[in-house]
Amino acid sequence: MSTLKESYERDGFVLVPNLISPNQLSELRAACARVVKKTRRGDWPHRRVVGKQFPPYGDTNPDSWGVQHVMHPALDEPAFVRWYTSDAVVDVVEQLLECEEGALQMELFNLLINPERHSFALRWHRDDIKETATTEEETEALGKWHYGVQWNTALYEDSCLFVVPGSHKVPRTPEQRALSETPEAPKNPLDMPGAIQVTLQPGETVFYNSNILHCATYDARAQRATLHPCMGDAVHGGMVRARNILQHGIVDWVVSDAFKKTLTTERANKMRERLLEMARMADEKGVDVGYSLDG
Ligand SMILES: O=C(O)CCC(=O)C(=O)O
Repeated sequence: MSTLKESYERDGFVLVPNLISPNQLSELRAACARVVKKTRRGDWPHRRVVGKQFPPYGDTNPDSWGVQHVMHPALDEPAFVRWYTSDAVVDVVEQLLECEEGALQMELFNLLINPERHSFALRWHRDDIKETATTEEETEALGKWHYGVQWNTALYEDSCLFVVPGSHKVPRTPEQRALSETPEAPKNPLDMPGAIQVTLQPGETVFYNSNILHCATYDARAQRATLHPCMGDAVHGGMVRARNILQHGIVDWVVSDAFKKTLTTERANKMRERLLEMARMADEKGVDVGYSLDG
């Protein structure tokens, strides 16, 4: 087992420096500045709005805390696919998922940004387990969540994310449950037993199990442009990740020829095909994808 994988298994997250070269950093910062501008101007409809924590995000607030679908062909920003499918990224994902390149499934690639006017926070949550889950349901769901990895790569210093190390393996204690069952975001995330704040320097990445207990706070005054993708293992994962990924409405544009044309490598094309295959299977089985969380 690699050292990265050991830390990731034990803690549910691991920090990795230098997944972005200096050239890529300026290229990605410029691409982010353009998509953030479009989003704030109202020219990009796929966004996370202040006041809404989980999908569907709707359009009720003009202020945004995230830009959805940065690889979408209509944004015309090839730097995102290039980086998402780069050797540096894929090498770490393969180590953490302990799988071969031939299993990698393209999933979400969103961008987390600071709202312009209203500071905002996300409540404590696990991405694909409802806060109302019983201890037994939580244990069962955590036991299945091995086939994908999510990560935050900061382009500017970022201290928004809080996690409870080790909580990707065990159900919440009664105290943790009480603090995560409320729909409100925490006043002080460090009140959660075991919580730590994750600070990333520009270019640094935290890979995490998205069912780790986590929350985040967004300060309107602190510039944030943090790449927020995930990737799966299609061979072993089967349908486990379908709801979590498909709830974001990704297939509508991934299936398009316009998107296919933006992919210049066999790796990227195969990853896309594996995502479409999962969507086809979900359709065939009549899976009601729904949404992972409410709020
Ligand atoms: O803002 C972050 O770093 C975390 C985002 C998050 O928890 C989520 O997308 O579910």
